[in-house]
Order: sequence, then C-alpha cells, then structure tokens
Amino acid sequence: MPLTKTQLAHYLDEGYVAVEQLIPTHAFTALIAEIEANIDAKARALAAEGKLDDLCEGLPFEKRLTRLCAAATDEQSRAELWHVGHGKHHRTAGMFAVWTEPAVVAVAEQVLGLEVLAHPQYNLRAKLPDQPETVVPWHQDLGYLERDADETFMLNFWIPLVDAPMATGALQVIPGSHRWPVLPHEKSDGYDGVSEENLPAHEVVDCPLPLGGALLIQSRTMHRSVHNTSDVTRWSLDLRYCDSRKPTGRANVPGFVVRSEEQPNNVMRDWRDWAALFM
Ligand SMILES: O=C(O)CCC(=O)C(=O)O
Repeated sequence: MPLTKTQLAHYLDEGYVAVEQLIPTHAFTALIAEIEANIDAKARALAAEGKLDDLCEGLPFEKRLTRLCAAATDEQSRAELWHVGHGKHHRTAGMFAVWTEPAVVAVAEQVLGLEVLAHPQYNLRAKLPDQPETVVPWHQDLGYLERDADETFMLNFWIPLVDAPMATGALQVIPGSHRWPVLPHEKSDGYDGVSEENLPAHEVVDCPLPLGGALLIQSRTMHRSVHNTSDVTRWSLDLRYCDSRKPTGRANVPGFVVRSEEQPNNVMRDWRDWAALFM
C-alpha cells in the first residue's frame, strides 16, 4: 500500500518521511545476490594474485565486504573490492527490479502522478566501517543537478539494503529545509556540500531504518549521512523519481519511464533495454 495520509502529509509538510515498513524484502533478493556474486568473483581474482589473505566465505551480506577489505594486502585491492559494490555502474536485472518494485512505484505515482520517470541520478552505496570518504556532508540533491530542474518535483528514496541504525552511518535530515532555496554547494572531499555555518537555523532529525524501510525526501531537503561506527557495511540505494515530462537536471544521462498513462508503450519493461541506453 502506498503512504498513509499522515505519512504523505508529513512528507509534503516537513520535506521528509521515514517509513519503517514500505518495501517487501524479496524486492532486494536479486540485487543482493548480484552484488554478492560480483564481490565473490573479485575476491577470488585478488586471492589468485596473492593480494587477499582470506576469502571470508560464509559471512552475511553486511559483513563480508567489511572483512574482505580488512583482509586485502594493499590499499589498491581494498579500493577495487569496495568499488565492485559502490557507485553508479550497477545496471542489472536486480537493480531494475528495485526501481520497478510495485510498492515503490505506487508511492511514486501517489506523489508524482501518472507520468513517472526513474531519474538518471542514483547510487548504490557500500559504506564501510570507519570510512571517511562515505560520510556525505549536508546537501540538497538539487545542488548536484542543473538549474533547469529547480521546478521539477522530485521524490528521493533512500533505501537501506541491511538494517541501518544510526551507528551504521544512516541519514539525518533538516525538517522544513525543502522550503529553502538551493544554497551554494562547495566541493569538498569529492562531494558538493554546504558547511554547517552556512546553514540557516535548523534542527536535525536522525533517520535510522530497518531493512524494508525507506526515507523519502524532496530535492531541496537538506540531508547528510553520519560516520559508520559499527562493524558492518551499510549497504543502501538512493533512487529518485520525477514527472517524465519535466527536466531532470541531467540532460545528458537517460532515465527511463516506469509508469505512463499517456504513453504506456514508453514504459520500460526489460532491464536490458535500460542497460543498452548506456552502450
Ligand atoms: O547514503 C548516503 O550516505 C548519502 C545519501 C545521500 O546523500 C542521498 O541519497 O542523496
């Protein structure tokens, strides 16, 4: 079922809503299996080259990458392992299954209407314990997009693929910041961010979530993620949706239509057609 009236009102009034049970966990099965297979293949390749002391077999999803990175004999191998799971390159059947998961699309339709685009900006994130480069500073998603998207309403889902209490480096939001203009974002440590002293007066809300939950924010909602002080990898996705007739702020990167009343034939049905857009 999509959002309750109360959840929807909270999302629209406060600029965010954290929903603890939104997505059936079977929606992630294929994606997690793909990631695990890719990590296993990389681990075996590194071990064959003598760059990994332990395959860490049999560990659960949230633990294996953590241990493999610790077992890598050099920084380059550790980075290669991490990059297997972290980034924007994962265009697969499993990822497409999450993008098109009925529980997710139903919320997108409830918020955006009947013409829904899977926005080109998305990430799969593997946030390792004690890994400063995955601590994301305060930002508005619009800070990463071209200004033509300023008037495009966007729905951002932050979706943990494991249980994500705050200690794993979950997200914080600033309630009401969706009414702020797009503040100047500055490059720092690979991110576009806004420093604390440049923020208007604000309160901060922690958004821990269990697996199956999702945090929904808007494109001006100020948010950040905190340090992962746990011993597990915080796996997550951030996906955005918008009206397919509006500018995305990423004119050169294609999204794909997940719902259309006006042009149902434009709805993408097969992940391979999505992947082919990038070849
Ligand atoms: O997952 C994170 O650590 C940050 C996510 C984020 O900033 C986003 O979804 O825009």
